[in-house]
Amino acid sequence: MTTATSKPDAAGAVLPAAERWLRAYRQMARIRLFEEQVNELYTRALMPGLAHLYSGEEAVAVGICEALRIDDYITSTHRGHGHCLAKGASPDRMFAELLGKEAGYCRGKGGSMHIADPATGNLGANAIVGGSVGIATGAAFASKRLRNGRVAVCFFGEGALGQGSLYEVMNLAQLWKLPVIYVCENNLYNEYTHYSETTAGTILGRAEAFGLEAASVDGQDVRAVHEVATRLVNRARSGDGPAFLQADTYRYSGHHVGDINREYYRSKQEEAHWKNDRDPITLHAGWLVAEGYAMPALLEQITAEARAEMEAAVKFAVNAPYPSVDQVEQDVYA
Ligand SMILES: Cc1ncc(C[n+]2csc(CCOP(=O)(O)OP(=O)(O)O)c2C)c(N)n1
Repeated sequence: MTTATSKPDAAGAVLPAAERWLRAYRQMARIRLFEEQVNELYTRALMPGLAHLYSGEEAVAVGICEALRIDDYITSTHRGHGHCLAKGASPDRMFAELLGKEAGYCRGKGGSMHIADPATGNLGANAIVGGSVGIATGAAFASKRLRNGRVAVCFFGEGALGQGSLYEVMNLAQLWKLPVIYVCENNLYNEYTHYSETTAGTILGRAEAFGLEAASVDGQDVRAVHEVATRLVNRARSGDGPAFLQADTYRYSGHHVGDINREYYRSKQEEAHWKNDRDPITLHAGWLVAEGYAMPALLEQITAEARAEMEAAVKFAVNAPYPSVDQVEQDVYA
């Protein structure tokens, strides 16, 4: 049986391998099924605005967040639903936020790209590409000053490599040995442009230039992501400073839910290859069965439970009330 790095739960106890890897499967299934519901809400015109789906990238958020404590921080992006769920957010309140309802994480005033959940250490999604790099680094600075042992993980897409602020914060993080991990989710495209047209040199070379511990990982392999994340989190927590992780992955859908015709920037064959041969949930399911951790029926049951959970969460959000008109200016700062 394959051995793998242990994950301490919130109380510091180590989960047995079967429980840990089935939990990873469940978390990835929950994200995939959440996103299916988001697409459905969009196509049925029940959701105002757009959303950016995380389907295909689930192993990155889950592999990393499973290596974190509940009080560790994350910052997220415009493609943030997977990060939120993997860190422990409630789908009820997330769907409510997407539909502009009072029960949402921002009382229905933020929508998909602004969900934050301080109770699970989630300092927020961010509509500005690269917009959260300073927030994550600041959180890590606070952790270091307060000596509370919290680590901050900063998720961003490879499009954020063009933001100068990333290089300012990596410089400071390395000088001050801050407990922050920069996670570059390289899904190959920034909107409709292949990253090779926007990124000179290598991705890791940019972090290595500042002396950061830098690693890359197959972002479709949840166990590989978890293993490297555990190593980087442990070294950050013990005072060895920041790290940079490049996770190679793929988004199945368009840049946003309305991006339906994609053939002018990527082929159907390419999409089919990632979906059929590189799907993180299918790959992990195959491993669970081969290793004797689960029979297929158990995985089907977990998927059915996740589907029921997401359907109930949508129902909750659809039936939830909007904020009252007198709250229109409350909590609005810009
Ligand atoms: C500063 C800034 N510039 C441009 C945009 C418009 N925009 C939104 S998403 C996006 C591409 C982001 O690509 P990437 O960072 O690789 O993330 P992905 O969408 O692939 O997850 C762009 C250019 C923005 N939101 N913020």
